[in-house]
Amino acid sequence: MTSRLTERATWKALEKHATAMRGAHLRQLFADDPKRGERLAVEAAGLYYDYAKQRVTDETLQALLALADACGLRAKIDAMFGGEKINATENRAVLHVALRAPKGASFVVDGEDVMPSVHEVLDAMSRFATSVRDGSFVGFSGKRIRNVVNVGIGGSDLGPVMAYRALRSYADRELTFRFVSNVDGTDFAEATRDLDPHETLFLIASKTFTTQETMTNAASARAWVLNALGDEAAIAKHFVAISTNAAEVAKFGIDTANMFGFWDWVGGRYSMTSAIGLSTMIAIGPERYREMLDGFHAMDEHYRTAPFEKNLPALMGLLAVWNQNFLGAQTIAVLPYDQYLERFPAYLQQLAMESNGKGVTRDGTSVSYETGPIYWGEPGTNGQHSFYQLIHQGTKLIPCDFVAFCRSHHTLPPHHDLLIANVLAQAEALAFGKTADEVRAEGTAEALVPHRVFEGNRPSATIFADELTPATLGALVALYEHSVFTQGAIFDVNPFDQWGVELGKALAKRIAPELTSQSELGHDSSTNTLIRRYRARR
Ligand code: G6Q
Repeated sequence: MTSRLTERATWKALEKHATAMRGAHLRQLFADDPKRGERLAVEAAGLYYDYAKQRVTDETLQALLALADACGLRAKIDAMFGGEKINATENRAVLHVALRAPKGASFVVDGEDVMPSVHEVLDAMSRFATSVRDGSFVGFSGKRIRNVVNVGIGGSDLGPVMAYRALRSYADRELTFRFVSNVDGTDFAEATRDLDPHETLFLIASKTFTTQETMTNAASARAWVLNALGDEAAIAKHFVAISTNAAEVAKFGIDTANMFGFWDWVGGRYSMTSAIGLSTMIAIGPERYREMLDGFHAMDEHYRTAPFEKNLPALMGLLAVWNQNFLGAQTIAVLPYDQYLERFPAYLQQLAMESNGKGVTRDGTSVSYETGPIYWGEPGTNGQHSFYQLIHQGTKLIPCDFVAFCRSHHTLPPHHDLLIANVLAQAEALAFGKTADEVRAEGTAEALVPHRVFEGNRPSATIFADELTPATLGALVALYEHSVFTQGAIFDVNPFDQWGVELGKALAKRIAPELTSQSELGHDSSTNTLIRRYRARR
């Protein structure tokens, strides 16, 4: 079946336009328009977004905006903010935007305003975070809590880790934060090996409270605490649950008075501003946390209200569609020039790839076009000394998002100026390259000339903000959330389910008992042989 997207006139117009654009070089586009660098930029919620080095013209942008209109982007945004059940395969509303709205805002799901509950949980989190930070919440033996271990995986881990690393310079350095996610016991063992159980608080973060990895790690944490403190009553002082499932929390033995709830309209990978953010709040304090939420909210409001030609997430999402579906890119490299953002690409991988890694449209029709791009990346400048070679001279087109800040948290001259010189230089080199004549003019031997030519014309965008603050981080994450939403709206997929993770989970459940028994094996011959080998050598 042909899906409707590629049949749209706006899509066909973009295909035609893309053919014409194949000969266009960024060198020429900049030469033709001396103001291009000023014109093709937009600013919102403290983020300046320069997309002048994308391979687009005004015509491209108009065609992309027409595509957005044809795909009903505006109506889809309104449906999300309006609390409609746009996650149809799970029959759920999608309202992470409500989590960061201020008091007085209203978001309605099933006829009920969710904002009073949102703020009730935020207030409870604030009281708890403050009591851990000021030492009034103590462990079972009366000792102050010095270590906070978040146990969770996927959406219940990646946001908290990323945010903690990003905002470390705002964190209470008297407290140690660890994050345990992997079912590999190494993760738990290494995270706890130097911690004192009397001073350690576990946050068991799981929306469902049934996730195998998290429950296995939580059980090990429980045993670790009980082994040292020797009393079931200690659990209440060393365990907190963050979940939507009170029944399972109680079954685990955590007092539901120590539970921070959220709701089914918060998807895992969109949950870092729900109670899942408790570790972040304990680290940076409720006020800074509110600043982060305000940063998210500023970008949410920009996305909801700004016309698409000035709408940062909408433009970013449309450019991703352009690069991928019309210029043949397969991936997007996200390259933060800030060591504090070391886990940001990993966070984005889940956000983008679990959301738009889909092969059917919302009505179940197979797509006939590329959907979600692969997101990947590493902080600069490290990547420059590793994989950038392929971006500069390889055969693949890899659009890059550079992220940089005008001010550093550390006055350590000349580091920051060098860092920024590098990020600007990379974007410049990718766009403009170096011609054979320029290489020759440097006196290069003829045999080396082809090796030293940079073709250029490699698209990138630069997100430039003043400083990495809680608010900037919030705006940055919301920017990518809504860029992903924009892409999903064009692809007509449901970005909010993740059925693709189910099969592996079910098969693991079947295999686990087979590893420790001698039962008959009914898998394929490869899997059977591997299981037999493991049985013999474990
Ligand atoms: C995210 C996914 C997934 C989820 C984890 C953890 O959108 O649904 O990554 O967050 O599987 O789930 P729990 O929070 O239920 O343990």
